Amino acid sequence: MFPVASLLTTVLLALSTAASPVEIRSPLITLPFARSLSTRDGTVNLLQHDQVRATALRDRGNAIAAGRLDRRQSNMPITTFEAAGYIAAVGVGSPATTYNLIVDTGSSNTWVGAGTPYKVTNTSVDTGEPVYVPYGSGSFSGTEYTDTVTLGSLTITKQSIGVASTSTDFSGVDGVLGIGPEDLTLGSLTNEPSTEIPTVTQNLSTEGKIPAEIVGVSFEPSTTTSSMNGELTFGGIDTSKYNGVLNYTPLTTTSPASYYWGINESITYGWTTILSTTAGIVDTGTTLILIATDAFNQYQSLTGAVSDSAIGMLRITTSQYNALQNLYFSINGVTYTLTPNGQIWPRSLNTYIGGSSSYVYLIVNDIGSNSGSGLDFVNGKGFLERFYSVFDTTNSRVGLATTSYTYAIIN
Ligand SMILES: *[C@@H]1O[C@H](CO)[C@@H](O)[C@H](O)[C@H]1NC(C)=O
Ligand SMILES: *[C@@H]1O[C@H](CO)[C@@H](O)[C@H](O)[C@H]1NC(C)=O
Ligand SMILES: CC(=O)N[C@H]1CO[C@H](CO)[C@@H](O)[C@@H]1O
Repeated sequence: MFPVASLLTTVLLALSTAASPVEIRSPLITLPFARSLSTRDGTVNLLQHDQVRATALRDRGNAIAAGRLDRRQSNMPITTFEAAGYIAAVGVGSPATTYNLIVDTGSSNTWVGAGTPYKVTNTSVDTGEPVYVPYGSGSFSGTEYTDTVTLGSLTITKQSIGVASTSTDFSGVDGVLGIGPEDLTLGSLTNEPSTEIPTVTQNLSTEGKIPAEIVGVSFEPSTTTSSMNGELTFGGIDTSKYNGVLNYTPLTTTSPASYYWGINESITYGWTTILSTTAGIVDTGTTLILIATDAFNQYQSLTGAVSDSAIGMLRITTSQYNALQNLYFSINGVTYTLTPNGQIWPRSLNTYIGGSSSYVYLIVNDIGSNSGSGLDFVNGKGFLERFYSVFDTTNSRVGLATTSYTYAIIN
């Protein structure tokens, strides 16, 4: 298990000491968050976790597209989170209790109570609405409340939040801060499946506390299992976290990627295009980078990698690593370069995922189905640790920019 107590302390310290310095320009709200890799059984199967999530995301999008909002009919949801998360300290109530929530762009319900029990205060209002969200192998169920939510230096009054009475597979965290599109809350109110629940970002915007419905996300690569190296900016972007130009791409119209932070992109390894322009998603809840099976097979053959039977990920030798080519992501006419070092799992964490220190493991993996599914790639944290990202609901677009980590040799 990762050290929850020390992580919590770090987050709280960072929040209290950095409350104003991290605020880049008023009225932006920045919320530092911590990377924490956790494991229940000694090692984690990252690949399996990410593939289960990708399948659940695709099924969920297809269910919404087909109007199947009833949870009994649709395989609703989203993921198991226990493997690897980025966690933000979020206050709920007045006086606020602090909860450690997983930051997730692939789901939109915000809820607490998995670990630290929900503390009712004067601002808590029980709506009596039962809520249930299944996430791949985990889930939570409970009651929807409205309460005051504190994100860094700002508060949202009457924010709708789920309060879990039961939850599975959320050991070590208190719940989820869902910053995906609002549509993804459809079906979660058991008695009113076609009612959407306003998200934290939406409420900040309707309450006039942020100028636009935008969330900027900064991840940084790390070679340790926990570090305080993420930052969420509500309402705008933190220009200190990237260099070069921030380029935007419109949200894709291709379903089911269109139900998430979906974009069109093509992927080229060296000089070979392995995935022609197609739709997929950018997702903070996925650790690796997943691509359609046909593209993955080409990637494996071009890199000479073999599938490691112990952990399922591709592995290469040191000399193959030295020959590794760049992986180019072409998005709306702009090319984002994932260097060889950006394509590998941090070698100091090889044993953490059940690997051996004598190999090099690739973070590019198989999504589990051929291209043409409408959700053919997931640019997870392996990608987002190398590029600053902006999730812009107001203008229906995703922004990306290079950072000082894009070309860094870290892993
Ligand atoms: C909560 O309400 C009680 C009773 O009305 C009041 O005495 C108390 O000061 C309130 N606490 C806060 C933090 O507002
Ligand atoms: C994305 O790709 C699809 C399929 O090729 C295309 O219809 C669409 O216009 C493209 N752009 C956007 C923004 O969806
Ligand atoms: C000011 C404002 O728009 N607040 C809204 C926040 O969201 C809740 C529901 O979650 C609404 O009831 C509030 O009106």
